Amino acid sequence: MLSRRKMLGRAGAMTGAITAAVAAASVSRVAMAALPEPVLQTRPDTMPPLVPGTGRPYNPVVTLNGWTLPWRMNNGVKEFHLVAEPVVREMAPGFKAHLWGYNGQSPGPTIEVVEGDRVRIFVTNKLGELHSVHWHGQRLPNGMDGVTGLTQPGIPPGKTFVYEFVARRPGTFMYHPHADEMVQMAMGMMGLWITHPKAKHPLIDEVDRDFCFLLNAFDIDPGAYTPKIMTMLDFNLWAWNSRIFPGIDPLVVRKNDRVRIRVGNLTMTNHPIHLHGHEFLVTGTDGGPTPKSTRMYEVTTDIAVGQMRQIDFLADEEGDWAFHCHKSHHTMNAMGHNVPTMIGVDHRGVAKQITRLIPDYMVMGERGMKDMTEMEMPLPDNTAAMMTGTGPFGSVGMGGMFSVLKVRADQPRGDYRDPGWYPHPPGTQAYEWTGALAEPARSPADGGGAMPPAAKPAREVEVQARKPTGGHGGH
Ligand SMILES: [Cu+2]
Repeated sequence: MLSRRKMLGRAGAMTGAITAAVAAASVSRVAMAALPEPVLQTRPDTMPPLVPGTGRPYNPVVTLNGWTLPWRMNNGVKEFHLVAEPVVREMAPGFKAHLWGYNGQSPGPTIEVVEGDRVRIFVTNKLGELHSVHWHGQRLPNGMDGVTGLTQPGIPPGKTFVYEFVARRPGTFMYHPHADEMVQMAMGMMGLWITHPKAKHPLIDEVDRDFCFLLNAFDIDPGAYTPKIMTMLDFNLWAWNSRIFPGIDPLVVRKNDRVRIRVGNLTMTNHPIHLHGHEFLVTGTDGGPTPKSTRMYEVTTDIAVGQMRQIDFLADEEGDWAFHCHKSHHTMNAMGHNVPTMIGVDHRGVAKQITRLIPDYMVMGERGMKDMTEMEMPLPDNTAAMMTGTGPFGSVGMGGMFSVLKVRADQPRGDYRDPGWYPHPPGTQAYEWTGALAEPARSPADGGGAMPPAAKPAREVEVQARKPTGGHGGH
């Protein structure tokens, strides 16, 4: 496989026709030109930003555990080639999923262009069913909007369609199928689209590092490889760019870098994305840059389904800062949800008796669920641990939508390599109290309350709080 840089270098000379059948009618308007050779990428690593070799210059984005699609210039038009196809995605080390995506990966590669660019995208369908690509958030001619049945016939298997329009607005956008959407998106088909401003923009600040990723979710049974596409809400894998912690790369920055993170949500529920140690401004949505009057400092921004948020902040606090979805069930990997809360239940004795009948029986959750991370539990092959990730002080007890913002004073400019764990300066870290402990003063047993009852109830009632069993639809 050619490296992307090499491809870009020889992009102008690229004339290779692809082997897939070409729909003559659909490409006839692209006078005599061969299609750009599709570039594939199957490694799950975060690729360095793709510095543009042609066209207007810009500061490229870094796609978390992903890459940017190279293009070629053809008479002033930026030409891209997307191939919709089944892919194998390593979601975390030791856990692979059979998904659908573009050009070898789910999500597909990020497309980066500049405001005012004329863009031509060839889409080859290597799926077994109709396909089309919708360019979420773009101003474009209606017939280029990619809605099967409404603005175009679906792209039949084996055929290639061409989309062409001018990227009119700068901003953070995405692309995804608009054909058998429920299935094709549940299988992982989606990608990011970034349109950089062509000149200094009053609402778009220049930044030093610019990260992007999509929120997606899958329902893959332990030991299985293929997502259950009929799942509506009860997904068991909450992912960033089809990766789950600890498979999500850290966001590495240099201290005092101005940082931008662009996040889009193509799951079936909202995700409050939370950054530790810094405040940020929401500077853009899929509607473009936000007016300054709407911006306020926050540490969590909720991203609803089908929305995108672009956040900007100054990374001026050194350390390893957690960055995650604030829904606690979304920072865990595959698990059964129909498990009663066992906190406070004493299993001793009972467990011994059950173990005689079921050797693999394991007591779960009598001190909470984190014990799960240290347990030697028999798992089927190709199963992600429920919550894992080992930090410098032990298990992080996390999975799913979790990563780390690493801010370092000595990180070289433009270097995205993982600097390792943050060495806390002496006296700046939580420590164990070893002195005497006084009994805390308790409030009166009756409690307070604005209107205390006149008489005590006849007998004490203790509420046993328990989550409802059955469906788990209310994520
Ligand atoms: Cu979430």
